[in-house]
Amino acid sequence: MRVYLDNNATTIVDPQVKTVMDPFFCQYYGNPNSLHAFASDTHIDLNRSLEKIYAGINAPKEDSVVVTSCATESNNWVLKSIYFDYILTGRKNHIIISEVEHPSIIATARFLESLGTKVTYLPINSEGLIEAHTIRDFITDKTALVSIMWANNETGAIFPIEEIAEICQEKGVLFHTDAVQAIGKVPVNMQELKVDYLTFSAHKFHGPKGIGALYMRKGKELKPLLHGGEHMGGLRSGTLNVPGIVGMGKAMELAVDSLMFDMPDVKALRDHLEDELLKINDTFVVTPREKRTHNTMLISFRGIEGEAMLWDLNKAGIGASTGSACASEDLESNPVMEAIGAEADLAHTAIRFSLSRFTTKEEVDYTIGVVHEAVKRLRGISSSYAYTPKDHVSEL
Ligand code: C6P
Repeated sequence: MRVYLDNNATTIVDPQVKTVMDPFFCQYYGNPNSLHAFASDTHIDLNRSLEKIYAGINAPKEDSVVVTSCATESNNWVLKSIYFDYILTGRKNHIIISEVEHPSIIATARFLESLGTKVTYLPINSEGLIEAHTIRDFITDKTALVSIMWANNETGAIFPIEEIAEICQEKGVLFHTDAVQAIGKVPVNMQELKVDYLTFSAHKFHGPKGIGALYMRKGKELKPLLHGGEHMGGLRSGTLNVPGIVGMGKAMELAVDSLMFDMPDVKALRDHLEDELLKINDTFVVTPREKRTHNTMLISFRGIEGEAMLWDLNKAGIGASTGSACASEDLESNPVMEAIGAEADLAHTAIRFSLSRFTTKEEVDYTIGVVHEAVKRLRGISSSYAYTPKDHVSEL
C-alpha cells in the first residue's frame, strides 16, 4: 500500500483541476499579452479564474491579487519591497516576524538583517502558539512590518491573525500573513480582516506547483520585485502561467467548498490517527487539537530519531516528514520543537503527519499498524531507550 501523509509539503492535484488546466497546454497556448486570437482565446478563462481566486479569499475588487510563481516569491517580495521602500530610505529600520516562520521568511529576514535591518523574532509559547498581545511589546515607531504566518506548516498551530492585524492597524504598522497552510483550512475573508498582505500557493490546496499569489490591500501596493513587463498591471513581470492560473482558480473554488464539506471527515481521520498513536508510551503531540489545522499533527516518539522513523515508514510505502520539506535534508532538530523549548532528545524525534481530503480510513488504519511496529523495532534496537515490549502502549 502507498499512503501519502505529507500534504503540508504539497498535495495531489485534484483531477477536476487537472481537467480544467489541460486545454491550456496544447490548444489555448497563446501568450495572453499578444495581439491576436491565440491570446484572446485565453482571456475569458483567465478572468474567470482570477474572479474565483478573489472570491475564495473574499477580496474586494479594488484590492490586488497578483499572481506569482510560488509562496516563496510572494514572501520574498513583501519583505524586500518593504526594505526598499521604508528601511533603505531611512524612514523605518525594524521588522517583526515569528521564530517559526517558513524559511522563505526567516532566510529573507536574515538577509535583510545582514543589510542593517533590525529583526525581532517573536517567540511562541510551550504549546507552539503565538500570544497576540506580545507583539505590542516589540512594535516601535521604527517598525515597518509585522509578518506572522496564519497556520504553522510543522504543527498546524493557528495563530491569532485577526487580533495581530488589529494591533498592527492600531499602531500604524503594515501587516503581512503567510496563509499558505490556511487556505482550505480556515475561512479567509479579506473584507473583514485588517491584513495588508497575504501569501498563498496553489500546490498546498490541490492545485498545480509553480503558481501562487500575493494579495495587497488597495493603497498598500508594493513596488514590483520582478521588473520587465506590463503583466499583472506592471506589478509582476513575466509571461502569465495560464494553465497555472486556471488551475489555481479551480483549486481555490474546491478548497472553499472543501472547508464546508470535507473538513469534519479529515479531522475525524486525523484525530483517529492521533488517538491511536498517542496510546504508544512516551509519545507527545505539540499544540492542542482545537488550536490546530484539522489535517496536521507533529508527534514525537521518545527514543526514536525522526529520520529512522521516516525510513521505516517509507519502506512500508508511507510518505510523512520530520518537518518542512525545505529543510528536510539537513538532519537538524525540528525548529518548532526547539522554539517551544522541547528537551534536546525530543526535538530530534518529531514526525509530521498531514492529511488531505483524499486520505482514506484504510490508509490511516494501515499507518497506525506500521507506526506501532516501527516504534517497537526502533526502540528495541535503541541504545539510549530502555524498552520493554510490555510497556509499548498505555492501553489498547
Ligand atoms: N512548506 C513544507 O514542507 P512554495 O513552495 O514556495 O509555494 O511554499 C513555501 C511555503 C511558504 N510558507 C509556508 C507556511 C509553507 O508551508 C511553505 C511550503 C512546505 O512545509 C515545503 S518547504
